[in-house]
Amino acid sequence: MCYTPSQYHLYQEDFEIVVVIDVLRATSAITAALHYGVERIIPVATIDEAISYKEKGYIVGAERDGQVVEGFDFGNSPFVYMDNDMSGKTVVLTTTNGTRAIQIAGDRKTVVIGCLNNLDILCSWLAEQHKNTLILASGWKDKVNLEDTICGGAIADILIESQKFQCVEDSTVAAKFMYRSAREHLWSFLRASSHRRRLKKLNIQRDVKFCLTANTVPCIPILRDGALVKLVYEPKTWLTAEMMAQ
Ligand code: 3SL
Repeated sequence: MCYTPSQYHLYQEDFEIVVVIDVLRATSAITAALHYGVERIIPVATIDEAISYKEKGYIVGAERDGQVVEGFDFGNSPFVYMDNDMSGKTVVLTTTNGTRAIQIAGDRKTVVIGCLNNLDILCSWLAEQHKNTLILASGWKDKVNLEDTICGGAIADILIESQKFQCVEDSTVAAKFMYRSAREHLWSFLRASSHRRRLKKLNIQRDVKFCLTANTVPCIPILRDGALVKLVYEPKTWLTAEMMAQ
């Protein structure tokens, strides 16, 4: 597991799949958006790119430091996509950390999006692929964060327990143990997280609660030709966090 995009170059070995995580809130919002009908999300790293798409008539969301960027109609609240009908639409999105991480990982053959909301279905799919997999956390401005580490640890824990995967990095072992000590009381554990405190000031508790709840959105976004789309997937076997906890 790679804890921040700035460390990504250290992990560029023979990984065939990269799972990008930004639990609060980019990858949770992307997963919800595709599940609730958005057809494609084009992730862009900079505000300038977002502006140029807006000028071409695209629907564009832009967030920086947790807030909607001036001149844009929305940011990355998952509820924007659930409460408004955006069925069949293409949305362009830029966020502080998440969309940057997705772009950085874009050099890999397969990039999928992970969050707590899609934990079990994502793990089932990863186990069926059975390929070398890197979990890339978006972190916060190249610093480690708790929520992405715990989500990465949950994915690692489930995959390792499936006995199809081995863990080669100490970062993954550490994330796994962090997840194990947090899983019974995730919400109170994450109360301490710096980003949750940051978001608290913005009064978006509803978003935070949604993003910290596991297995509410059975959708796996996958990057194809520069855009995220919903992967068509019916699990053959479900790997679940509950199963692994026994
Ligand atoms: O960092 C990101 O990409 C964002 O998701 C941050 S926030 O949740 O909107 O603050």
